Amino acid sequence: MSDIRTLGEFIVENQHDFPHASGELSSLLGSIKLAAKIVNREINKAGLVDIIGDVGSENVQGEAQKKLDVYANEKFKAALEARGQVCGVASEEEDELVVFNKELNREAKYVVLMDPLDGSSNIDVNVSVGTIFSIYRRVTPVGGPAEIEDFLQPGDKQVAAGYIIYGSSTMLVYTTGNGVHGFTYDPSLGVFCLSHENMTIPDDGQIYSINEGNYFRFPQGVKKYIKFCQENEPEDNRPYTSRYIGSLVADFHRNLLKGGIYLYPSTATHPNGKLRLLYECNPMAFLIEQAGGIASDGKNRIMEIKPTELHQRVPFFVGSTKMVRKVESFLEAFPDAE
Ligand code: P6P
Repeated sequence: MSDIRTLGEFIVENQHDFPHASGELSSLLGSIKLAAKIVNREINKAGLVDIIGDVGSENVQGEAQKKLDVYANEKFKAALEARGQVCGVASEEEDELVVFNKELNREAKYVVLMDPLDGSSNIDVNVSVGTIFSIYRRVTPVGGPAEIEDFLQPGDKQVAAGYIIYGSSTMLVYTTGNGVHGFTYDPSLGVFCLSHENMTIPDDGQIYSINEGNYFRFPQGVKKYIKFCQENEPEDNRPYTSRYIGSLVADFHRNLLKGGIYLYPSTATHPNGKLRLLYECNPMAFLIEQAGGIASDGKNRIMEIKPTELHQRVPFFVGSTKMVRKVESFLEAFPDAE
């Protein structure tokens, strides 16, 4: 037992990473840990109880809300409100930002943006899904309600970000700006145990993750990159491999471990792509940069984009540095007609 380091112990041991927090951020991360355990329990029995399937409503994206989407959203909101470190939340499942109005939340220093259950269309077919979270220090005065300005901050102002992947095992992966660390859940102990300290992504790789069903709607540069992967071999002569799960967290996690690139470009029908800047792209960008990779919209660093809307979308290229730079070079060399 002595060599097991739990997530809770690790957060406390590394509290010096965020000196101004004096425990608040640690407590906030603890509430995310608790909600992750609760959601994990439900996901693991989704096939056994009447909790999969649609609730008949749609979220702001016009996507049918699965029961587990709604369940996860409620559990993460409740856990974040309960400890008094968070004054408000923005969620893929909520049209507007959610202000926590209890007295203890008004003294809170942080806001959280989240996709409570990303890839949820995969739930019914037993494919890995994930929760993505992004944490900022509020910019409006403590004591008042959270304002939209607290949420529309560029990604390089994040104080922490991470995801939970509910897969063959459940893992929580996070950064506070001092590396990326992964913890695997042991349900027999009810704890997340440090399993991947200081995760880094290879600067090149063989795996590209993109929905090639949209090929004819892609920008010319992306089409050229896909053809490049199909007709060339990377430096170590192993052929490129197309791997696309349809769950960002699952594709991202595999590419983080093995090297690779995830691409969700603009298309004719989605001129800004599909993924949301604030609670999908920015947290994943923070993680990948901390792991030695990069995240771009095809030209600009994701974390320097100044947000204008809560649910705004952005084209997203994230992963091994050499692979992302290669796509950017193709997009520059083969621009689409305006
Ligand atoms: P498509 C899930 O809805 C998601 O946001 C990501 O998790 C996933 O990578 C992507 O969309 C899948 O989108 O258009 O390929 O089905």
